[in-house]
Amino acid sequence: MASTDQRWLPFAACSGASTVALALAVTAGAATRSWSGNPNSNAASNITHPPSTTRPLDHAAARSGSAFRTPSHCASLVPPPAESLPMPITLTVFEDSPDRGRGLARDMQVRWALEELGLAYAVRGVSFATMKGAEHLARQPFGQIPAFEEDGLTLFESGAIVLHLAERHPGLLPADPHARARALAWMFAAVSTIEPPIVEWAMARMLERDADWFAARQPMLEERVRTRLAQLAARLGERDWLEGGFTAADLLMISVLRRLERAPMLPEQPRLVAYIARGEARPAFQRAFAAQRALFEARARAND
Ligand SMILES: N[C@@H](CCC(=O)N[C@@H](CS)C(=O)NCC(=O)O)C(=O)O
Repeated sequence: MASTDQRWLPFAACSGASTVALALAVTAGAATRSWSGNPNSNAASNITHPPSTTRPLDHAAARSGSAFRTPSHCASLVPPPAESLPMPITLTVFEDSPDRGRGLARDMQVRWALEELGLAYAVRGVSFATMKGAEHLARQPFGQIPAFEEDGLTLFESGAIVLHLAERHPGLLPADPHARARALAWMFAAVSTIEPPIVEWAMARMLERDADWFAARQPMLEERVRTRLAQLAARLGERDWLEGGFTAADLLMISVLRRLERAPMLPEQPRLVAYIARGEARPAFQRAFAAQRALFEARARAND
């Protein structure tokens, strides 16, 4: 399967033809589903309505993500009649995620937020080459994922997208103005105070291992992460979440911390290990994780 020009993710096993399918994950009483789309189409607004021979979705299978994985579920992937479909949010993600489906790419936080809020969304997969082209740069000025589109609004930056969703839909931000302001502070802390040292540490390990200075620099990068983790753990204390109940702040913070899943510094902070586990145990997280994983697995099968 060519990976550069086809933005719609392939689910050849399900389409039963040489069409390319648009993956549409729908939650809150709906389901993850896919239907045939035009592979030459460059815009989500060009989604074609499904054929009239529709069958009901298998919600349980779709929610579990198995609808993507098992050809036997394909019959239940056909979406309901066009008139019942809302105008979908479209999320642009890696066509072939380099994390191999571990849910570390930043579309994961947006997927998680959408699942928490019960919002339907469609997925557009892009290759690395496509991400650097003019069409995607118009969505995301740095040629990265994720990008979010809804009703004429195009947004980039995972934190900004999560904030946008949390402000527009109840459930991810406290109603009390002070608690809300503190939750926003934690959202910014996640992406601007906690994430940078983690990314620097991770990028060095990924890209700079052969550099002369790698071994000398690594302890310093680890120490920076260690300091932030200790401060965060101290503030979290015995609480389950950063600000009252679960909020968008926890969603972003846990997403950022998940990058440390293989880091020696994380087990030093058992409160944070437990905090991450609490987030990952949420049904919305699991649906989001299963959806991105299913996409990766479908891609891997198509590449076989
Ligand atoms: N601050 C941005 C970072 C986006 C970002 O780094 N995306 C990565 C994937 S997680 C990407 O697209 N990398 C490919 C590249 O930069 O070429 C956000 O949170 O959305």
